[in-house]
Amino acid sequence: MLTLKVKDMSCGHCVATVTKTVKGLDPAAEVGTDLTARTVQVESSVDAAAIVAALDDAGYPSVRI
Ligand SMILES: [Cu+2]
Repeated sequence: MLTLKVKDMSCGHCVATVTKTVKGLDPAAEVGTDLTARTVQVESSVDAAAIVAALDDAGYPSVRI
């Protein structure tokens, strides 16, 4: 389980974009988001660094927590 803090995830649209970005890398990924805490939990076989890089490209820099 990968947990990321995504500080710019501020509304439902952001949640949708972040979820879509992760699922674009791995359609089988399980993505859980907490908008209040601005965290994203990802269960995926894809490398964490690739997920972080894809979120960067989508405009949502993140850090592992
Ligand atoms: Cu937003």
